[in-house]
Amino acid sequence: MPKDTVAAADLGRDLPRRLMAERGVAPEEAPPGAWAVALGSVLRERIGPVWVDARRGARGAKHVSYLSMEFLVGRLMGDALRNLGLFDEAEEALAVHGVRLADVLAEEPDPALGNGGLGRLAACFLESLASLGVPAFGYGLRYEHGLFAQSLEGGRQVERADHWLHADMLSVRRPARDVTVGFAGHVANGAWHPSEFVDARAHDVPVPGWGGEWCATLRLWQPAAHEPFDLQQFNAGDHVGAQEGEARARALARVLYPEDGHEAGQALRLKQEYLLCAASVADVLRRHEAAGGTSADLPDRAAIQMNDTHPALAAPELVRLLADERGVEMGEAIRIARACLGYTNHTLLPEALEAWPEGLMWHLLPRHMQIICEIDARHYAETPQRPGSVIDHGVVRMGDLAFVMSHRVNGVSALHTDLMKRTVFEGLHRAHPGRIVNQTNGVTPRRWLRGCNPGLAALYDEALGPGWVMEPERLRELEPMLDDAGWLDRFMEVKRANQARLAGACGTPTGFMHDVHVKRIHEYKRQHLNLLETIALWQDLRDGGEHAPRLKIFAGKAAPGYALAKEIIRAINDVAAVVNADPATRDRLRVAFLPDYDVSLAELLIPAADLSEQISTAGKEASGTGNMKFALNGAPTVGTLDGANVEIREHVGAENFFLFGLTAEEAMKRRALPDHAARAIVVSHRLERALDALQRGAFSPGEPARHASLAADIRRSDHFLVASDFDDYWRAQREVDAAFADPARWARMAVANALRSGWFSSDRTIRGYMDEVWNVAPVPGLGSR
Ligand code: 8GP
Repeated sequence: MPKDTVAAADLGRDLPRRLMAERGVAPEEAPPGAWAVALGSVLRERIGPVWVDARRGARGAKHVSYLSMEFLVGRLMGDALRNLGLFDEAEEALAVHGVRLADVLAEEPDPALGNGGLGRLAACFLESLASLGVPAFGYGLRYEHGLFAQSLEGGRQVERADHWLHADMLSVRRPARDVTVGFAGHVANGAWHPSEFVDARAHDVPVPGWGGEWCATLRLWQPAAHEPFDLQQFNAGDHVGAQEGEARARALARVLYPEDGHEAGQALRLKQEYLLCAASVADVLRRHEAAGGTSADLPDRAAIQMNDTHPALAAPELVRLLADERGVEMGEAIRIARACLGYTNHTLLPEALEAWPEGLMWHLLPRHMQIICEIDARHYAETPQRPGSVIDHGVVRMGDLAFVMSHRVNGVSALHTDLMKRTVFEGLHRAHPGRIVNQTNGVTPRRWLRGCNPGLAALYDEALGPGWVMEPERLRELEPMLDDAGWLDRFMEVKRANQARLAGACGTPTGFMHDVHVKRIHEYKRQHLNLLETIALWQDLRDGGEHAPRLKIFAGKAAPGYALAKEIIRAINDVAAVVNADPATRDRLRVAFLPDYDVSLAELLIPAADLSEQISTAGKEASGTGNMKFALNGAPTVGTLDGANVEIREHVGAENFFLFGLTAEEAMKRRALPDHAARAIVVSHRLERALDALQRGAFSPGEPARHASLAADIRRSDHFLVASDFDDYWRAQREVDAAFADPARWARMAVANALRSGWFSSDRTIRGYMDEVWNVAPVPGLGSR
């Protein structure tokens, strides 16, 4: 019997059995949620042997350990089914019972383990590592509620706790891997005696690679009280107080990025970060030593990557474990740690570069502070260039600590890496030339093409066979199709079907250009620039202007404490309400803000997009990965020369990219002019009129001043140069209109984007890290290279 048929027969037999075992219901009475539980159980069973084999096959080989506060993995079961080659079989096995696989998969909640690009990148990396056959662990925290679930009330963002753990379908509890982590206390004779302890409980999520030959592990730590219950206290009558330890420990991983505007919040964040680092580094060393490794050969077997500065405490922790607990001489311990560690920077925004107050650090991590002082002093003595100090003005600068303790530091796009060298790390770069390298981000084509766009994948399969999914640069072989009108039609037919799918799920109208702006809401990403252009477009339509019918789609979350970002969300919704209700324009312009943006919504939106909005102020977006996903799915970009947009434009061709705006260099100069916003507004009647409408309450009739402060911010400070870039953005959008009005031209542009974006695969990125940062190789004979 061919392999596929065996699998189908097995799933057909196992799914109903599991349904009864796990939920006690028969197939004919089972709701999709019960089938999802059964499917999770069958998948764990199928993955188990691959997982065990991968661990055994990797024993003694060099491992990558990727430490990250976020893993924005998205739903896991569909991906696992696809990578294991079981998707069609699962569909058939369920169809026998009249159940749709899509409905079952939709029962899995998106794990609330991430926020934005940095977290999604980590998820793509794990999948690529697994698909390439590289021994790899992701290490993170198992948040109970993650960031937050977003809903809209009166157009305003409302944050609610996200509950997802009840339906965590794939993870496996690994009690043998639990670690106890200490905090606070004192140091005596160079040894740390913590006064508080928390247990980090290991929960492993399997990440099977394409072809099902290899499996990476995402090990998530869930904090629990070291002594969960005080019986004496309970018997003395303090029934609730007796369980306080448990509540305190759980608070550590309740939410991602807890508010840190107050001291308690800061302490909580720092403890979260240390929990992640301490448990993960202990686990790396345990694995190494269990395989017979010594401290000296750790760098030959362990590459530890710090995803931004949040896991920077991994450096002093590793030094502590080597020096204090294994007797390695301090200088040698620092050298070994540095040879293992790498640091990826994901943003140059000053507010994101962590700096912890010294006092807090001394209180919570006294031994680590001693070690950081030691690292700082030695670094100072060894670098005649005197690049500055890790401890400075009463704070520990985590970016500098991560830099000093890493053998490689990387940026995430060519432009970003260049700016790192010239701005935040200028001094350190001069002292350590060659340490900073670039690794332009990528996205996995398994999820972001094959998974989210099955119609397009089928077209590619037909033309190239299924192998393109591991070699997406081969899509360029289809370039002759750019002259094949029939094929272009089929491509655009898929796009329309994806728009219909989106309409079914979100109620968006069809028949409009889908102009999509989805990402975290932030001033530098300039959703308000898009909004002002929307207002101006509406005004122009009312004046009789002719433009391609557009649906402007926005989605994204604003950080709970970021007032202006929340105002932007409200303004978008207010404008949407007025514009969508206008009978004079509603056949040519609509605006939608889709709530609760997450990976699953992105998987629906991106394949349906005609146009990708990547309009950050040049120099501010480190790379972007959404930009890559849109291009790969055939949506040309309207964008600035920022982050990876620069490289996308080079790959897809300048003629297939709608460029506008100041360059990073020009933006810096422009910002130095004290009245840059006023100068731009005075020469742009269109901008003045749009701003004026917003400011005077044209979209908030009951409360005319509602958006006054947003408009005033653009008029007065406008750090992100919305006014300065407005006119050029308007011009680029009119070029979009003209191109869209010619369906044959537009189809060619869309297809050129899709076929030429294969380079932006995270497999290519991972190969770059393997060669230039980690010095690791795949395990021979495994993975789908
Ligand atoms: C993001 C960058 O903003 C984005 O340009 C880049 O593509 C992505 O990282 C992956 O490299 N940065 C973050 O997500 C970030 O800095 N998050 C901090 C809030 C933690």
